[in-house]
Parts: sequence; C-alpha cells; structure tokens
Amino acid sequence: MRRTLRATIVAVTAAAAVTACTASGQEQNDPVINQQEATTPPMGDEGDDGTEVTLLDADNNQVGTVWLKDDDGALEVEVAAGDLPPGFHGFHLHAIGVCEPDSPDPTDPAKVGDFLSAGGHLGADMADHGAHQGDLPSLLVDSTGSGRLTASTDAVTLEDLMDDDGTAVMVHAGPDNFANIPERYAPNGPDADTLKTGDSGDRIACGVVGG
Ligand SMILES: [Cu+2]
Repeated sequence: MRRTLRATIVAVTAAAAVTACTASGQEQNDPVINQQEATTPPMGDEGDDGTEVTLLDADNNQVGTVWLKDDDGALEVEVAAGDLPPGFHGFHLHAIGVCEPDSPDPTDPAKVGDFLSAGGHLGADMADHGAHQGDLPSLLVDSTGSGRLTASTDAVTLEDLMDDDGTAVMVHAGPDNFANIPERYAPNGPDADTLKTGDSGDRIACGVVGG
C-alpha cells in the first residue's frame, strides 16, 4: 500500500512539475520508507539463483537484506539497508556463520561484544586487511538511514561461504580504512589491529550465510 502511495505522490509531483516546469529535486523530497528500503534489491533481481541474507541489529530488528549469488566464478553482492546511522560503514564477510549479540571473540573469549563470535574477516590468516577474502566495499548510508551497495569479488565464491561453519555478513559502526595508513602517520606501518580489522569498530548488524 505504501508503494502505491509513493507512486501516487510521484505521479502527482510529476503532473505538478509539468505545470510548474520545475521537475528537478522533487524525488529527494519523497518520504523514505526504511523497511521497504531494507528489503528491496538494488538491481531488482530478487528471486534469481543465490541466497538471501537478513541483516539484523543486536536487538534482532531487520535493518537490511543482502543477496549473494555466483556470477561466472565471482560472487555478486547486493545490499539494501535501512535504519542505520548515516555515513560509511565497514562491510565484510566474517569467518563464522553466527550472529549473536553479546558474544565472545573466539580468539580472545574474555572479549565480549555484539556479534564477536562470528570471528575475524574471512581469510584474515592469509593476508592483511584490504586483501582479505572477506573484504568488501564499504556501505554508505545516507541521511535518511538507507544504504545500497552492489559489488563483485572473485576472492570468494558462494560455495566458500556455505562451508561447514558458514559465514557472516557484517556491518560495522564506523568507516573502514582498509589498513591504508600513510607513512607520515605510521613510519613503521599500521599496527596489528589495523592490519587485521581496518578499524571500523563495533559490529552493528549481522547476517548468517549457510552454516
Ligand atoms: Cu568486519
């Protein structure tokens, strides 16, 4: 019903624009329906082969959907998110397919936090951050809380994600620096934490793939 309302608003706006000759900028004023934003694929190919992953925040609210599918040996990733804080968010595939709020880090069980039991980035033991199998472009969330992303990576396949312990899609609270720290800030190179994580901070949304 909301979609119909929105369509009506757009139609009325378009009609008004023809009269007033001021078509530009109207689209930005449309009401944003975050739940719809969070469940509509950016490229509109919902239903294709692949898998659909629900992104949940630590309070178990759906804040997005991720569609994953194989595309000629590469993994195609589509994300639609709503109700997230504006700005860039680190966005990765993490090693273990669990999304548990307030859970222990498997490598340091004394450390407890939201979605920590999903472990580190997929492939973190084989490379530094920026070249992990699980590294993906960051999710940019606009001022209304909505974010959309379409990306492709050949570092991993959908089958890899569906291994015995699965994989988790993770949204972080802050931006990812991809361990790209200029030498003037770090003459000896970035520290171990940066090389492992990209410093995008807390984990605010998570989705289970396989497992
Ligand atoms: Cu991450």
